[in-house]
Amino acid sequence: MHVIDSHTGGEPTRVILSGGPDLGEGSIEEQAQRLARDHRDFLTAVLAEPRGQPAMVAALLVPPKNHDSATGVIYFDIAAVIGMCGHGTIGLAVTLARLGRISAGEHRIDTRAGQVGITLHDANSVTVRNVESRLVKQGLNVEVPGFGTLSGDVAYGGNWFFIIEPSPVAVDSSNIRKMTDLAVIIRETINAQGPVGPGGDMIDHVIFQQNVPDPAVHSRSFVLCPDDTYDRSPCGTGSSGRLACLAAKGLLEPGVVITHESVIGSRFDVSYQPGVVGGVIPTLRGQAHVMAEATLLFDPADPFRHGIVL
Ligand code: PYC
Repeated sequence: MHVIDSHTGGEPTRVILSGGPDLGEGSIEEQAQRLARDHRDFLTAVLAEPRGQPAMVAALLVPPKNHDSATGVIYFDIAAVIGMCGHGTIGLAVTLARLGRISAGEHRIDTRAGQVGITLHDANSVTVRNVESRLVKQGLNVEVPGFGTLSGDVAYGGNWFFIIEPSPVAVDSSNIRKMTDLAVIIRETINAQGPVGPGGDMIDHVIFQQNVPDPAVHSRSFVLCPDDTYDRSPCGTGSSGRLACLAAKGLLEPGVVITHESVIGSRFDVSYQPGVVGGVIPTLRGQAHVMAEATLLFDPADPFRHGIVL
């Protein structure tokens, strides 16, 4: 299996160029469902230790569905096949550029959540125009032992987010363990109450957000991903959900660029334009760096060829 690894603001992406499972015909959504249902071993083999690493997201290339798209892609982490991935799309763009498959300029990519736009500025800088994002429910309460009632917003940004602002715990790298444990409890508590989206969608990411003293930064966030790791980048789909909330509450005008910071200090410059069905079209600019080109080997005699799954 031929892969190229990059990181976007510290968050790793493993682009799978060849050697993935046969997902059959149909839409990317249908192929993504087959991947999730029938190929659990593949997800863990690629991303779990010892071959993968915590927080890594895979980008499995599939044929594009739109004639004007450079490629199709299905994103997954070790726990879930997800709808879209902003940091992953930035990583994918620099990877395709390294391979000579795209050059500087505008391109499109087909994802499970829909077609997204990218602008490759140079070997490392990429702007993503995400799918239309929206605030779905404002002020949903959740009871958390030790914290009482916490209130947050449900937002869609290509994935499903529960966003709490201000954060109940200071968004600081010294609190990553504490925020991870709390965010897992919040996600499980909300999902136990039933779906948040029209398609039976459950919350797959939780965001704690807070303002910071640095005037160059609008806000810093901690983002819990489906695999219970935190996003090292400011999370492209999470930033999209946050933009949708700011727009819906009248707190940010279209076209105004703000900077979102991750819990490790990496940054995306983000803005939005009004969407066509009442949401926003987010624009996310960030940087990715290629780290490795590799051939993954799966020795039948290796007891951990499908990864360490406990
Ligand atoms: O950047 O959208 C994102 C993302 C999703 C999961 C990890 N990163």
